[in-house]
Amino acid sequence: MRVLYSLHHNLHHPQREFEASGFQEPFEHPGRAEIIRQALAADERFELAAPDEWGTDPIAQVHDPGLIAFLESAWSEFQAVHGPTHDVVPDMFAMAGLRESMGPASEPASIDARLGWWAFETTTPITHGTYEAARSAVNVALSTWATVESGEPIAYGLCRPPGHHATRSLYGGYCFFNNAAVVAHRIASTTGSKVAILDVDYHHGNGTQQIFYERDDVLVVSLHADPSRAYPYFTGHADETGAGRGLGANLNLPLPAGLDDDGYLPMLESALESVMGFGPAALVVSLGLDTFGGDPISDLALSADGFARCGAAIRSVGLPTVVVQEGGYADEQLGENARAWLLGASSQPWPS
Ligand code: Q9C
Ligand code: ZN
Repeated sequence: MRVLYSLHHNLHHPQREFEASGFQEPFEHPGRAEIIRQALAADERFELAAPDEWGTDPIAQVHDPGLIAFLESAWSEFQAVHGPTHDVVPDMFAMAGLRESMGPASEPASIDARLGWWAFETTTPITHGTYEAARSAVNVALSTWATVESGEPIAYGLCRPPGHHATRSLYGGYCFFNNAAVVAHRIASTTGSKVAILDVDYHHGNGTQQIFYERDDVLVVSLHADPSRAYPYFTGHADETGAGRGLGANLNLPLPAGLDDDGYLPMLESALESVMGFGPAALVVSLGLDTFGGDPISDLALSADGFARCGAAIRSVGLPTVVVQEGGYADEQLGENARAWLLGASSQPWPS
């Protein structure tokens, strides 16, 4: 299987994240992608390749151009006012209630205010090279589709930073640009065919849901921890089914804590039935490995063997498939978990 990977992800390297009222070592760190790269590079069934440069146009088709412009200069602008700092994080958010009954606001001028205009939470610092890294992750996703478009049944984009929490106009949840959404829109708009996105990250893909919520050409199906107990809390409930033309083209399958391989697989099969019922020409998988039993920030209980079975289930539907990396924080097992999932998805034996 071809694996798209860019060294530039290393340029996004937060020092700490503010979560649960304290500072902690980032769970989302450069080592994650390096661990996965090493595990795949050591297996001759994977072939690593660098992405092409796609520019910002494909991003601007799913994101507010203001978000792209902001991320490009935010770190430097912050340095000019407050620097030197390693990480840049908002300290106030443009919550709707601030201006309730006063009409809409517009983007403010100061860097401090703009941070709170474009971000939705505090665990996603901007560092010196964040923009370049986020751009490289989009390039990886788009080049993964180029591989599939040229005839490969499936290919894997080792995207970092991840993407599925980024909405049209907000970054957060370790995500800046929504890699899966950019590539799904690119496939739909260039082929004129329907596309399905299957998001199997532990967390609800709120950004992906938001971007396609009113569209009927892109189905979004997400299996994730029930937001009544898990981040991102405000989206991901089963009654969110799309709106307008998109009504019926969004499916959330919230999961209980502790769900293991045997409990999870039937839910995945059910998700895949919905995917096939939609009649897509291609599938984009948002692959989070944070459903693993040993994940430090999650509470599901999948195993490496379960991941191989999940990959095989997805391959069995036979759609041209673009897999993009999202979360997964159990560093010790991350490489083996990725390898297991991808070997399952390429009908290859695992563990050997
Ligand atoms: N107390 C991805 O997996 N922290 N993002 C949540 C809740 C942020 C996860 C902490 C989790 C973001 C791509
Ligand atoms: Zn996640």
